[in-house]
Amino acid sequence: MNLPIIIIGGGGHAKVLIDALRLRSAEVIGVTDADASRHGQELLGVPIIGGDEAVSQRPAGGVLLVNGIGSTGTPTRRQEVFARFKAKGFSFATVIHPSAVIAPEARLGEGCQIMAGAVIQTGAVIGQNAIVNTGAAIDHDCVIGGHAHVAPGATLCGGVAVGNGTHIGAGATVIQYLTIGQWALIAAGAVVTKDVESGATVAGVPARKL
Ligand code: JB2
Repeated sequence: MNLPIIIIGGGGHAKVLIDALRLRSAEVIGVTDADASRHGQELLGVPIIGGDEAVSQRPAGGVLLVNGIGSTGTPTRRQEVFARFKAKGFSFATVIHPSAVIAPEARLGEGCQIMAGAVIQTGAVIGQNAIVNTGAAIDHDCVIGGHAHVAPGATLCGGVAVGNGTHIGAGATVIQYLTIGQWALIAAGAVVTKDVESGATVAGVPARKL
């Protein structure tokens, strides 16, 4: 992480990322935000330098980006931001909070974000632009798709496959060796005991389709 970093989006998720990046001694030189009323302000002392055009004007090789757009449901906006800047040749830094525990045999995709207290066990694969949020546990051999968000405190037991863009809600539990499809929504606190098809929303204990 030697290049300076610009964070896209200046909300709550971006604040958490700034803290993690500072603990890694990364140089965060600016934040962009779609809300023009915030331009010229600061986020945790980092200047909000403008909208996304402030990044597009720079050479792609001169900075690394961090996707500061989080989600509480389907992460469409986050995926769109990642795709838009990748198409322009920019690269996204992977953010790992120093308190996260990551097995040596785990694999992490570009721009994924592993937040404080998360645990990634051996053989797990985390897709590009995915978030493993505060205190989430990804056990052995899980495969988390690109852009997916495992929200705070969620637990995936061993061998779970999660498709691209799926949201696993806060505190949800998925038992071992299940398959969760793409762009699905697992409600907070759900206990998933069966496979979930792509695009489905499930909630409850045991989780049922809504
Ligand atoms: O295309 C964009 C864009 N779209 C929204 N480009 C840029 N540069 N900024 C964009 N934004 C900005 O992202 C909005 O104007 C807003 O300031 C920010 C999103 O902030 P918010 O606090 O609403 O959400 P968040 O994505 O930071 O956090 C959500 O997801 C996290 C994982 C929250 O719900 C958190 O509670 C959650 N922990």
